[in-house]
Amino acid sequence: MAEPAARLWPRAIAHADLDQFYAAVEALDFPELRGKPVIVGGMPGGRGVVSTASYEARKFGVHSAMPSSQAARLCPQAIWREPRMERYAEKSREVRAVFARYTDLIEPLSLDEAFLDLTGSQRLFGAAETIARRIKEEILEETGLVASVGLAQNKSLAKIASDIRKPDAFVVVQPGAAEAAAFLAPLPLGRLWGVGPKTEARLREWGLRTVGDVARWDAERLARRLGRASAEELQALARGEDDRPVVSEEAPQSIGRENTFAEDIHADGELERELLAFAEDVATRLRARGLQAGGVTLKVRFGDFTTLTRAEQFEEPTDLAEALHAAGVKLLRAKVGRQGRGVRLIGLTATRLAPRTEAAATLFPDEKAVKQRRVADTLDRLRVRFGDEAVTRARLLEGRARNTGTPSDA
Ligand code: TTP
Ligand code: MG
Repeated sequence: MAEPAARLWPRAIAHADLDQFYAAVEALDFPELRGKPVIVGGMPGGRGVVSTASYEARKFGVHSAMPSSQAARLCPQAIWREPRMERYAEKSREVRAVFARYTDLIEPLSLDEAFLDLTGSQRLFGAAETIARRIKEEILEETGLVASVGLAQNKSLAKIASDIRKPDAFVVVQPGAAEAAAFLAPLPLGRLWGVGPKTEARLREWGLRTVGDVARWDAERLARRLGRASAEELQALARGEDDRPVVSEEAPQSIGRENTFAEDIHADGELERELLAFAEDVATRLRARGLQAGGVTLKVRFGDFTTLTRAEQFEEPTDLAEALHAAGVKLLRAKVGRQGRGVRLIGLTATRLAPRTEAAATLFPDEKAVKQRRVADTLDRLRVRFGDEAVTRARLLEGRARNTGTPSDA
């Protein structure tokens, strides 16, 4: 276990982008187009624009969003095709089916482009590089399309990596601040995700040429010129720092867990410990999906099968086990009215889910929450390395030893 675990990445994000997507599908379906300058878009007679061009046509200067009339002048020998969106959507679904084999954390950006969070996948399928490589190969084998794939410790780096050596690229930025910096430093500023031509032009005026130049520039000086928030954001990106989560399109409505006991439970402490295990599990799943809960629902079934649910909303959305547990315990104590009855089933569900906001992730108002988040992040990393069981059990043993029923202060 120790050896393979050492190779697992603390965070592994892949970005996949199909090469010359619409044109590639046309060439797949009509082999006579292969190797030819193909332009997919509105026909040049009208006022249409180019959707995409094959690499052969791009040599003539043709690119996406260019007026078709101009493209026809640049590349008179081009073969023109009207877009067939249904077909592209179908191929897109085939590609996504390959992704879905390896992770359920898939964030599509368009039909031909997606982020994949492979962090947790490593436990099942091995190191992130192996998984990303396999995804690229299976896309080609099963769909006939070529994907360029970037793998890195975060979204921003992965996106740059997939793009930098297109076509048919497989670029890995090894985890670590030094690796990220070395990868980014020589790149032109326009490569940074979020730096458009306007910003780039301003930065060039100040003598900044490469991403490395921005990373090294005096922070105060940059803050005076761009405003503090933008300057900090830009320098973080230039250093390769980016903790935005991969957010799957079909975010679940709720995430919960429940358990039916072999024998009815009477002791409060035991029920509250059970809720702690659920809170840990639910919070881990929230964080893995980049979600926060706006509320929590407690479900209790008594020995006589009467069932009730009680709900509570949070003032601030959360993805921390402590908050979920505290809310569950509060509901159990104050809102259930057990009157000595034994409990047959108990469940805890996080509700009102929404993508985690950066503000909530970084600007915790109080020290305790900061500490809880640090613990949660550590637990997430340990789970990646050693599996849920090891970590969960340790937490619960701790609660059990003290037997207080409020291990949230741990
Ligand atoms: P892209 O991934 O930007 O382009 P691409 O896949 O054709 O080429 P590359 O190898 O550089 O990735 O966009 C994916 C598809 O989206 C593209 O095939 C056509 C469509 N598209 C438009 O219709 N209009 C546009 O302006 C762009 C940029 C893309
Ligand atoms: Mg593409």
